[in-house]
Amino acid sequence: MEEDYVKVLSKAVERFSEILRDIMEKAHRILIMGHNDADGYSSMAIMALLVEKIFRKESIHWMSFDSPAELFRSLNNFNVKMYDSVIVVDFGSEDELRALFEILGERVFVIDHHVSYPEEYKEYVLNPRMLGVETDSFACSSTLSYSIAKLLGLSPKSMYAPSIVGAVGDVQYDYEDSETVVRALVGYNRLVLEELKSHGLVVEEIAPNVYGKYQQTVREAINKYGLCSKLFSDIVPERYSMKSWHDLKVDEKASIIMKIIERISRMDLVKKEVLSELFIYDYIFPYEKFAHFHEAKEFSTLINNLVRLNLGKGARSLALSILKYKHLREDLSILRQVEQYLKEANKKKREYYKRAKEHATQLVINDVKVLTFMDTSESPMPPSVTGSVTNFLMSVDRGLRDIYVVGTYERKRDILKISIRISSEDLIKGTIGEIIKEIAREMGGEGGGHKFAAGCEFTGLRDEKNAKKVFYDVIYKILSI
Ligand SMILES: [Mn+2]
Repeated sequence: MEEDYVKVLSKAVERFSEILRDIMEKAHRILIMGHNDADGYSSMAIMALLVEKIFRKESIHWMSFDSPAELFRSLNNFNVKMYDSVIVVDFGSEDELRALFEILGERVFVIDHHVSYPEEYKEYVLNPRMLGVETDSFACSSTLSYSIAKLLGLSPKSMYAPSIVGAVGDVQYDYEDSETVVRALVGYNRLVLEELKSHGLVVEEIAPNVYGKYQQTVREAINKYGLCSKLFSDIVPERYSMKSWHDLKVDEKASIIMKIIERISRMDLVKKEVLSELFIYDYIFPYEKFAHFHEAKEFSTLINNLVRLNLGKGARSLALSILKYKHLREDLSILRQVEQYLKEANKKKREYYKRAKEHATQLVINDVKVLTFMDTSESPMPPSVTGSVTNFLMSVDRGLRDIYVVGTYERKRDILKISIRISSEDLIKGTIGEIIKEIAREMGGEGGGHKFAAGCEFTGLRDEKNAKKVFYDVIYKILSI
């Protein structure tokens, strides 16, 4: 089944690369627009490289957005007609894209994998959803962009990093600061990964979850992670305890994996679900010199930090540049800039965490304990970090309460963002992601998520008072279902 989808999608990619070629041959001034996250920036980087190197266009501009509503507002504030063509990446929203098509006609090209797009312009929208693929992580915008660019003549060597960084970013989406493992790339993402592996541009490393991250030692993992590390860490011989998985020799690695498998088979636990929790997948770029860029998960967390924490246009251009140009990733002065921004990002995050921890309050509704924090301060946390702040509250609380909800309202852009985490599946009927999707839609917003994590967003609320009301309404609705 999955193989069929990969085939159908590969065919579609071929057709779409011809459409993009036609559009590009006629255009001079090009605008590239993308989502404010690792997949969006990676896809923008690949498209910008394609337009520069293959189509030799000189006038390229770019902009990125957090939400569809923001894109919509921008369309009213600048003259998009200045451009001959617009390439939109990693942005799914029917109404906003329709508005764009209505202005520019058939000079818009969309590469995306989100839920909605304007049906009547589907000839210009490459989206696996149109072919019946229902999961976001089957084909990310960055791997689709990679294939399009490759068919039009861009070399894999010049775009291996963004292709994988984008896909990994989406797989760890919403979990960016959590210690949740990155699961394996699957589906169409896997096809691109295997291709890059065969060129030696990416190496896939499978490490036991005992390590948490392949570059840290077991001892560090035990302090930071807990369960998995504590259960299995005795398997790692004492003499390796100051070494990371990365530092071990092949036979040392093999013997540790063997022992883990042995133990879980003795415990009668050899199931697919268990195995997928016990191992982490890392994607390594052997040609990258510096640590920040050597491993895909680290690289994509870095990009998310640069583009999603309101660090300004400088941080965002830096993110795009290091995804585009390999030589910049070897430049010491660029590395110093990256580290400076990272310091700033971490400082900001610590402030947000502290604020949430100090002001969180408990509600009890129908015997369910809910820990809530709604940020209505002078400079509220950006909508993009509520997920990690919620994870943080849950971890300092050791998951003792039932539900964790964090909201923030940004007056300037009139955005209310809410993130929800639940500690046990049995608390509510159904999947929290599905429930939030319904509740948000009913209340005029957008939402979605997974089994234990979900989020939603509202605009047009006009003031804090109203935003606060919607925040509590969402919580009451979750618990009255
Ligand atoms: Mn994406």
